[in-house]
Amino acid sequence: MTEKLLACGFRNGQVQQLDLTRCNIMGILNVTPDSFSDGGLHHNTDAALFHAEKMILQGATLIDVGGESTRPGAAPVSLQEEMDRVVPVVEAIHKNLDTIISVDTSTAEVITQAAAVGAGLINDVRALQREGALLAAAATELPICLMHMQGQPDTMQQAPSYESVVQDIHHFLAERIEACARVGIGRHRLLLDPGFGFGKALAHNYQLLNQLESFHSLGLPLLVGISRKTMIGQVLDNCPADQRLVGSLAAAVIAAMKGCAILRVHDVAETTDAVKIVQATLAAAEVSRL
Ligand code: 7PJ
Repeated sequence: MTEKLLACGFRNGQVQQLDLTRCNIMGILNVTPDSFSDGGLHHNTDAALFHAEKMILQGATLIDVGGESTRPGAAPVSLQEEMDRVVPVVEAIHKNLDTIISVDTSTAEVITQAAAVGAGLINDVRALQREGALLAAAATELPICLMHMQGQPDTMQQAPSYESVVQDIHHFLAERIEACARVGIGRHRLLLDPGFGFGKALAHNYQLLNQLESFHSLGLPLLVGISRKTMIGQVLDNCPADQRLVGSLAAAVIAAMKGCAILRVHDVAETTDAVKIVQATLAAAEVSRL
């Protein structure tokens, strides 16, 4: 397979490259006091740095820093609060650890500030639809993940509805790629994410996972976040988030087999092992074709 590298900003004067020909692990670093599965644990820069380092040692090539809880039913966060949570953590990771920092935000000011202190990727669950976000992201020159969400976090799970969940999301993502093009964000900077759990009923989520490979037709790398989500718990007798590891790994393996470039996960060591088996399998198929 030909090498395909994504330039994710700079560190010590060097471009940080992400290899898109394999499945990368993005470790989740929540810096919210209420995040659903590690709530409050990292609401402090030293603790966040410690957890980021642990995930890097376990195999994460990206760390996703998020200061807005977007779990179903979550209340909005103020701009100042999001800034205070996210920016010092991004800066500390950039200074201390050799990794690509993704910033999970929809807020223009956070995009700008996080990029200024070392973020390497913008991960926006609102696909740059908030006021000012498109232009702020364009100016950073960083790659951007455009995710699909129906509705807003506080109400999105009330009655999600689609004509065809797969086609509707294709259409939405294609439209956001065009919106990016209009402000000068080229396709080479974009990744796509169907947004598991964001305004989707159980059946929608599994239709998307079943058809994940169809999103390759949009021609951009895919990022997927399923780790510990409700869609795992619902199939496993409604088990709580801390008992969803095996289900999350199964979903990660399915997504990796379907060619996704980045898996956003909580359990980095376990997912890294699972993905190594996928990589070995996919690589063997390439050899046998020679
Ligand atoms: C996702 C995300 C996801 C991307 C969250 C949670 C909710 N970013 N941020 N994709 N999920 N790109 O982890 O349960 O699925 S926060």
